[in-house]
Amino acid sequence: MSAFPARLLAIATRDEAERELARIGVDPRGIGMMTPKMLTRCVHLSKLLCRQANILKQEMMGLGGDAAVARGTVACSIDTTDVILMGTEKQLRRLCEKLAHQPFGLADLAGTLTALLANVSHAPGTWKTARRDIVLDRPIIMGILNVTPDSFSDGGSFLDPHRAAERALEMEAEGADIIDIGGESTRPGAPPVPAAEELRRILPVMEQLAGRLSCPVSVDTWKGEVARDTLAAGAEIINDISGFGFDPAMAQVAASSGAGVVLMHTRGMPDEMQLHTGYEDLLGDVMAELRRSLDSAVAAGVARERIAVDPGIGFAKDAASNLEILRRLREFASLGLPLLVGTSRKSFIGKTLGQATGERVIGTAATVALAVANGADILRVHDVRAMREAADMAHAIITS
Ligand code: HH2
Repeated sequence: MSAFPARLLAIATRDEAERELARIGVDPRGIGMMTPKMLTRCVHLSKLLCRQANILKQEMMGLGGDAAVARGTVACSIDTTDVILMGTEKQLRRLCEKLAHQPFGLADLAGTLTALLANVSHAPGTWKTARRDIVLDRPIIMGILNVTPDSFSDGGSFLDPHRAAERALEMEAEGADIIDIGGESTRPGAPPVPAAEELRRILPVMEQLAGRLSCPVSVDTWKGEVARDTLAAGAEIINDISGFGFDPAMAQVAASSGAGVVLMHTRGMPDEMQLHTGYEDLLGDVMAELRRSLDSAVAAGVARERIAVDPGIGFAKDAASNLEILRRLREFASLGLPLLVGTSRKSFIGKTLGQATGERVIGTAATVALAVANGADILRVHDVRAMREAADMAHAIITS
């Protein structure tokens, strides 16, 4: 046996770094200084000019890190290159300080990088809705209530408003923190429903629930008119699968109501979205498209603290892409916003496990646990009791 037992430490977060330093008796000042050296970060930057990339490489190497660039960058024989910065949080922060004095737009890049590092280190603590702050100190379960005849999993079960309201109350009792009511199926291939019909399905359920439900209601709609009328009837959150991309009226409704907003990523309407599953760089493309949604929402006057983002599992994505997004979910922390994930009973689980819709509860629980471990704040699910347990268990492990 070696006289020097060595072992690897699993350090992913600031908290874990601080705890390990304290465990070996480092003094508090040392803990403050060394924590940023224990957190290694790789940062991807798109389409930089070669002269920008060359300065980054030089600076990072001078700091003891590095930067990967495409072949041809040093000689400037290509126009642009993507860059992967690699270093500790401390080195990257120092890079930002140095870039602040550099030409070629690098001072701007320093601002972007500083914001990114802050987003990655500090998760948002709350999400504001029209009437309250939802505290994100444990997984938030959003229970699904589809009042449609044709939803892929619960279609036709809750068309009667009394039955629908009972299910909402049952989900709250099972541990749901939000009830998400939808009046239009958005499964692949689903045809759009007129706003009047969507309202005819949703409003009676909201009337039934008035004064009986303590948790907030979100409305799963991409139509401004439906959002406006359901918010007036007491909903607090707009869950828009199009990320404000389908209805130009939506952003204004969101901004003027002060509703919480979920901006989800998709491409094209549900009846054609599965024609758009090709990505050059899956995570890069999804995040860039989500950023565009986010920028347009903020430009319309929606406050950032009201916005949550969602990669849109199953929307314009094939099964392999859904798995990859869940594996790399941590990368969405770059946006610095609450992260919602909706995997419940979806077909990529059926494809992976060879199961029909009604058999996918355990598969869903695995996705929920991993999503929580990878940074999801809000889980949109049908099987509330089971997923409350799966999410709470995962959360207990990551905060142990
Ligand atoms: N998935 C569905 C519907 N709305 N909203 C968000 N934010 N994220 C999602 O992943 C999401 C969503 C599809 O699931 P479901 O509501 O169960 O089915 P249907 O669209 O057939 O009603």
